[in-house]
Amino acid sequence: MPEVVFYYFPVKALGESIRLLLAYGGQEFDDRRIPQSEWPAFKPKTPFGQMPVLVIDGKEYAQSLAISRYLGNKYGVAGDSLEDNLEIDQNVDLINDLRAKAAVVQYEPDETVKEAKYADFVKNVFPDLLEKLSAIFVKNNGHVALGKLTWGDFVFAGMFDYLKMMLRMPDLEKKYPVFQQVIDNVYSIPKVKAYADAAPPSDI
Ligand SMILES: N[C@@H](CCC(=O)N[C@@H](CS)C(=O)NCC(=O)O)C(=O)O
Repeated sequence: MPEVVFYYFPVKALGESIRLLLAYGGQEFDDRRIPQSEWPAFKPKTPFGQMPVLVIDGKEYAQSLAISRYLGNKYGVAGDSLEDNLEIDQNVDLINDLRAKAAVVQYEPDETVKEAKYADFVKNVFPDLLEKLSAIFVKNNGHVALGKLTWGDFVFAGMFDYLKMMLRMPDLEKKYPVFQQVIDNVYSIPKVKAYADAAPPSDI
């Protein structure tokens, strides 16, 4: 078994899909949760100045979706054809579009601009993306793509609490019950559940 170390902040957000996929694959890993206070010193040592970072047998890799896709392929939760993989990528990119839009608001430093952006996006951007994602997951029987478990489900499940916080929609799964289905389809897997039950708690 390779020696695996995973670096991320002590939250789920963009890192949790990787932790969940490693757990799913039965891969033991050193789950290093770097506090904000240590980040300035650690940042220059990372490949792109950001986390998550996955280290496999001493080699470092960055970019959460690339790593999740790799682990999905490695552990048999990817597509069986180029077109299947395109469908997963397509739907994961739509999830990521929603995350990126929400992040534009969340990380806007000017409070007035931030609230104006939120008012705009909550009316003109978020509903359309949420409706589209919900329709896709319903069509796929509670999955992100292909009507079955793929690494895309791990991406959505892992970042859901972070999304809800940024969208300011704590009851999002009540409005879109299929979102909860995707999450349950991931967290009900025994190895994933065992990891999640033992993991340090995090709201996002
Ligand atoms: N595209 C990258 C984005 C990574 C990213 O934005 N990381 C944030 C935390 S979620 C980060 O490292 N922020 C600290 C910084 O940029 O200094 C990915 O998906 O891995």
